[in-house]
Amino acid sequence: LSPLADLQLAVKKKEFIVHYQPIIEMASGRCIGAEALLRWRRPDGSIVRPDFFIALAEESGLILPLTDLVVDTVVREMRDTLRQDRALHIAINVAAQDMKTGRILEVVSQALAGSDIRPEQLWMEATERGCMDIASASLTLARAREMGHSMALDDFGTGYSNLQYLQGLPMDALKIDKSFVSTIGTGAATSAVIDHIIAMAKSLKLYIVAEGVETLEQAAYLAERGVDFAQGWLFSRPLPVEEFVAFYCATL
Ligand code: G
Ligand code: G
Ligand code: MN
Ligand code: NA
Repeated sequence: LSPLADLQLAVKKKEFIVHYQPIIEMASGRCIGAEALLRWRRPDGSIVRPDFFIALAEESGLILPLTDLVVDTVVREMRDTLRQDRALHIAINVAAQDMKTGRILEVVSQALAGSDIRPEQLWMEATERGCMDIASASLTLARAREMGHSMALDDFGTGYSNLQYLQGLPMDALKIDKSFVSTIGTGAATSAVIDHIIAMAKSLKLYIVAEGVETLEQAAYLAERGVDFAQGWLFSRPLPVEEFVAFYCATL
């Protein structure tokens, strides 16, 4: 089987699950939600991370049914918890193609229809790559925010983003990529970049989420500089739904 045929079959057989990585509010130390992360669970039980299939899914268009699957799974798995706890938020990753066409808005509103989950509880993350076409991305972002969703720019710093580009995008938050967080305390020349990213986000009045936080030193550095939220192995790895709900309830 070619990699594409393999992936096609897996999509058809719905061999995918969602893991939830807790997002921590720095000021309170509380978990306020999670990022939904797709996993391919092969019939032999092995788990494949998205780095190995997202590119192929995007090239082949399989990312569309995969996104539908993620949204449906999140709404189904989290329905009761989201209904009971209005402070809980889940962030989903939006592919470039769905940002460009705005299709994600229909997928999400259909999944939420009649579910009793508030749109405010569903956040979306778009990569810089997904916002290259500024005109269409801006339209999708603006419509999503009108619907009540918060929008974050993901993997920030890894693309071509500059201040002018950022100012043109109606956003709520920036997610600092883990490659920058990992430079904290290393003395590497690139470690200054993270301070610039934080300053840029603050001047644009955006919330900041730091990704890939692995050490207490990194967390302290980010908290001192007013970073609002963090996720990473220091707090928790991405978890299966029951484990995430238990983690969430334990920090309430
Ligand atoms: O889960 P992991 O940390 O390996 O994720 C790797 C990358 O795959 C992440 O940067 C994320 O943006 C992407 N990814 C994970 N889940 C999804 C998803 O449901 N849809 C899309 N489009 N990308 C995802
Ligand atoms: O959406 P995005 O592509 O940024 O997804 C975040 C990715 O980072 C996921 O693949 C997740 O498994 C991974 N990740 C989450 N926390 C950590 C961490 O603390 N360290 C490292 N190295 N990777 C992490
Ligand atoms: Mn993400
Ligand atoms: Na990211």
